[in-house]
Amino acid sequence: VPLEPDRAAPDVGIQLFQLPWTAIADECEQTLAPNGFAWVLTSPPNEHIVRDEWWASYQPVSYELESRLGTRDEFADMVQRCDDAGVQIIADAVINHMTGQDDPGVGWAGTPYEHYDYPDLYGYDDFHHCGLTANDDISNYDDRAQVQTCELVNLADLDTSRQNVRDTVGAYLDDLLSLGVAGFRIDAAKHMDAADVEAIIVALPEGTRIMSEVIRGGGEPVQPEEYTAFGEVFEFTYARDLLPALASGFVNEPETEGDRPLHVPADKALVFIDNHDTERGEADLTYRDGDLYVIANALMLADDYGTPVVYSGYAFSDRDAGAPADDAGRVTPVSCAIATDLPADDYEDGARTCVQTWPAIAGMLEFRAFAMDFPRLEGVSEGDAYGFERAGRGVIAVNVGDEATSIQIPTTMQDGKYCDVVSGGRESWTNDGCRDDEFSVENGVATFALAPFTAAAIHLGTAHR
Ligand code: AAO
Repeated sequence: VPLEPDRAAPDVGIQLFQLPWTAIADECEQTLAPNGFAWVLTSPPNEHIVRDEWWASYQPVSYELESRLGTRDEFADMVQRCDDAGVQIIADAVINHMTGQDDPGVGWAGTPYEHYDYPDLYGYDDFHHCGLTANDDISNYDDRAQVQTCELVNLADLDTSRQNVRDTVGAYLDDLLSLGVAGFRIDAAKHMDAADVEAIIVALPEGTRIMSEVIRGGGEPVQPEEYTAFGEVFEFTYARDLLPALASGFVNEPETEGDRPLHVPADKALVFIDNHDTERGEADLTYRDGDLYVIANALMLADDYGTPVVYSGYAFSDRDAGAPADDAGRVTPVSCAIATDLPADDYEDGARTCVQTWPAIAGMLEFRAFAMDFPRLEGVSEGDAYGFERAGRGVIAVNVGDEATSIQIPTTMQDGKYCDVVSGGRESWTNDGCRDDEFSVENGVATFALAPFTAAAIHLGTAHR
């Protein structure tokens, strides 16, 4: 039996958009831990307005952990079960604002509210009333004062410079930490002064992981770099650059790690192909793009820049449509454990995409575990094919054209045959047969014969005789 080479600790996260807590707990045990994911980004756990659209989650009414996605007990149980499986929970923290409803109402858990009045939490003076635009909404992202003191789509904008607001937000985050979450996505961080966010963060226990959402906007005054002093940021440039690179045969692809223009430093960057906003907006590639989406994810997982976040949501044709729910509005807990034959060519609206179970994704997580601590070497481009080596550990190759092609990539991996992890990898550690494709390294050159629109990757753990 060959010795299994060293693997790095997993670092890849997955956003399980609008998935209920009980279902996330099942995923941790059945698909995420086995496939090598390190953490899950959940949707917001706070009490929200009563509406069917997915974005109800982003309109807090109180900080009770009661929502369409589950109860406080279910949330706590999820954190525990995921933790036991070795998967950490990152909660989406909506702390820039409360709901944007103009009329009074009652939240999901029965809490009454009025615009700018949330009993026991906040009153009128705790909100910005910017007076800079006709309706106090942000209209110009080129104006820092508007971005940070006016309202994002009418959402009541908390004045996070106030100590009582910081303390109230901090108590909410502390409550989540007491249940065992590892950290937070800071929703709409761009709309809070970085100093305000930092003041809230420094009061939390050391080691709390912070992931700020600051969408990079060309020429805007508020840039992601302002938020890197106290945590990571989602780097939107990464996905924006990838499709043009695929389309151009990678002529502009950066070859190795180092400073990339309009990218935060690698150790601060969270990279992704799409998220719940961009799949409804700017993303070039989503679950609908099948093979090209797989290729983009494979390249991201093989790359040496940033920490990848895989995205798994549900199919939709209406941008506002919430995930399927029962009559009471509770989102249906769907398991991906039995998903087969994915990605599908076509999804019914509401069907979970189950990206965490796609064999190509699982295979690339394995590649990453073997290769991530080793440098990315200069890429090779041949027509529609492109590839690169992670020094001595693995080689990835992709074909983004509609004709079969072949590419040769120099490598220091030992001569021999290797199973392709994108199409299924090796049978097991004790049986070195390949489930599907295999490729050879001969005289220091890996040769990949690739069907149209495919990715392939070999690493030293997939050697076979
Ligand atoms: C809903 C209704 C509204 C209603 C409101 C209140 O849709 O009509 O007024 O309720 O009742 C989500 C939904 C919203 C929903 C909201 C509350 O998306 O539709 O509103 O919940 O229920 C900006 C922010 C960014 C934000 C993004 C959506 O900076 O933080 O807008 N994302 C987060 C969440 C998101 C959530 C919220 C925040 C609110 O991820 O799901 O909203 O909690 C530019 C700017 C960006 C700006 C975008 C969009 O981006 O740079 O900062 O994001 O525009 O306005 C190019 C450019 C780039 C540009 C991008 C746009 O690539 O380079 O600059 O395109 O795609």
